[in-house]
Amino acid sequence: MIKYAYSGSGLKDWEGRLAGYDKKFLVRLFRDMLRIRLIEEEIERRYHQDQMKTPIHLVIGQEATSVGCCAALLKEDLLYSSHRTHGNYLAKGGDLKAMLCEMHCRINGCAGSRGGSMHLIDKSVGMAGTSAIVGGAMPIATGAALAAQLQGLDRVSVVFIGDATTEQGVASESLNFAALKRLPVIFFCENNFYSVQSPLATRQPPREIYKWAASYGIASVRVDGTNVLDVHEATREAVARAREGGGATFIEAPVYRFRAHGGAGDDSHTGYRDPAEREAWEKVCPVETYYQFLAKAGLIDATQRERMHAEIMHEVLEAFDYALASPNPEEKDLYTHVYSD
Ligand SMILES: Cc1ncc(C[n+]2csc(CCOP(=O)(O)OP(=O)(O)O)c2C)c(N)n1
Repeated sequence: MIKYAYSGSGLKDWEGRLAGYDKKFLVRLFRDMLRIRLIEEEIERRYHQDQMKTPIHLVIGQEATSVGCCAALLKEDLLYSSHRTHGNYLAKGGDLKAMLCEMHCRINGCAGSRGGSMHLIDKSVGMAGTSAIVGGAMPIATGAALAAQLQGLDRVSVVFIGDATTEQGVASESLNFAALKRLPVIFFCENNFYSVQSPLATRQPPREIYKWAASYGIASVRVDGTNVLDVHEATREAVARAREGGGATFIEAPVYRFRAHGGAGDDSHTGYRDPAEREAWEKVCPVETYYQFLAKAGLIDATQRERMHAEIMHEVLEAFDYALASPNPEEKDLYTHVYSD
């Protein structure tokens, strides 16, 4: 039985709305989503080889949220995230080689081999950090927004959270404080309906998450999380609000993860969700539907797509080779960054 059906209208509303958009930008959004998809698929393909010394939480199916959102941010804007980090890190411009080194526990990983997949960071592009504690990054992003406000910096903080984060105490505290201080922060909630294997209906009373957030006195919207253009516009509005001193925004984006909560492959067969539900969402795959949309608008064709695919795979395979050839951490560095008095 399908518990959580797709309720968006796809890209239909967008036919005829592209006038203000640069064509290269529209194609770039597709390339960025495809790149994340291909990287995730390669990680998944290799995961069983046990060379990656890290748990993984794939974002296959959730590419449009990271890409649409990050395309509205400047490099200086800060992005925080949770355990499901790959798409956020890559869309914000994080270095792929440093990410794969981190996942292979190599010394030149972006967190010096100490973090793994759930602790990706690249300060050079504003990928400010992630927390594996559900809700952990929300008050940190809120604090970073307060710092920007106090220092008079034109800088927005964005934090990606899952639906389960809205059940954490810090979520309420962060929304309250952001509303009180009119902070330049965006809370981006990817609502994929499940917390590990617990459906939303067993965790929260019937309600719409974005309305719950609005009750704190901040702007709050819901957008189609499979539609990169909807996500982009909502984020652009939120960014403009933050920069103009209008305060925080909560964005709820319903999406679906096509794979298990963690690890490779799907886990629908374990019974917590119906495979038919995943199959229905796969029909509105963010990468594929956007490709069809661009192709119909004459902005891309199959040959260009194939070329793009080949270029990306070249980059991905090279980055894996680089990671596998990188040095392991050394015993002498074991206590570096460890504090003890
Ligand atoms: C404070 C805390 N409680 C429990 C966990 C275990 N845990 C890890 S991920 C996860 C589910 C999070 O769901 P959601 O925030 O909706 O994100 P999603 O995994 O669906 O992307 C849980 C319960 C944790 N990491 N931290």
